[in-house]
Amino acid sequence: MINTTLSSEQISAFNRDGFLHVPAFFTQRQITEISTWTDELSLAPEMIGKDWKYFEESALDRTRILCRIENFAPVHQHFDALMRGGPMQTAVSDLFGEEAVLFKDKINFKMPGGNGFSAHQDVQAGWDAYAPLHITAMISIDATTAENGSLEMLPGQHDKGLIGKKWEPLTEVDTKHAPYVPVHCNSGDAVFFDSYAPHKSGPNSTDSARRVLYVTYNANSSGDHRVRYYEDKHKSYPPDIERDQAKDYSYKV
Ligand SMILES: O=C(O)CCC(=O)C(=O)O
Ligand SMILES: [Fe+2]
Repeated sequence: MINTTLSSEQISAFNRDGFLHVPAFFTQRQITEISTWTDELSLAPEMIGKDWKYFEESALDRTRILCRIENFAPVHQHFDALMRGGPMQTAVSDLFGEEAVLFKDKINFKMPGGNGFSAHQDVQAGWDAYAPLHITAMISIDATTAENGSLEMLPGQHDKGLIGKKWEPLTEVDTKHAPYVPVHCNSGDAVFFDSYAPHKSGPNSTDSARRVLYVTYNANSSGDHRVRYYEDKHKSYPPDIERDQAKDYSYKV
């Protein structure tokens, strides 16, 4: 049996819009703990065979800044327990109407001077090779604002299939110039969204990081693909420390 945490109104809103904002999904005490674990990961040196760190160039001073850590469930027991068997998995199971299985674990840091994200559907990155649908739980570790680049969602477009092309940002023509809705979050808020829901975000023009946890699941009936997903991703987009200097690894979507 699945423990239900979301109301039927919340589940209907998710099905209507393709996303759902749940304020105060985690308490301040819990989010302080998650913030500490995030610091543990970000402060640990880059190492082959550990979690995957990705860097970008700051728009402020062109220095190399951390933008993302992925694939940390196997190396961080507390995060693992939180993501497999915790409240995010339960809420996403409510949204699937069946047990959810972890697919992908990621923290986007968006440091001061960190870039935004062009409009896309997450499925444009080829996730449909693993399961027909994914649902991501976004958890705001830091508050998100217009200035540090809150997630912006396009409501009611998640049931139109693949809107644009694989591996290319969505254009205004693809989304028929429909307005994106900024989802500003306090720390501890959650935003659940479907892998077909278009979204984007702006750069961080403030002097503090905008750290956000993304935990993605698929339905159990579609299988457990996390290990295969990361094996495949390692071939095309390995963490910075494992890169072949001669190759181009530009980020697409
Ligand atoms: O962190 C953000 O602002 C958006 C990130 C995103 O959409 C992604 O990583 O797929
Ligand atoms: Fe995305």
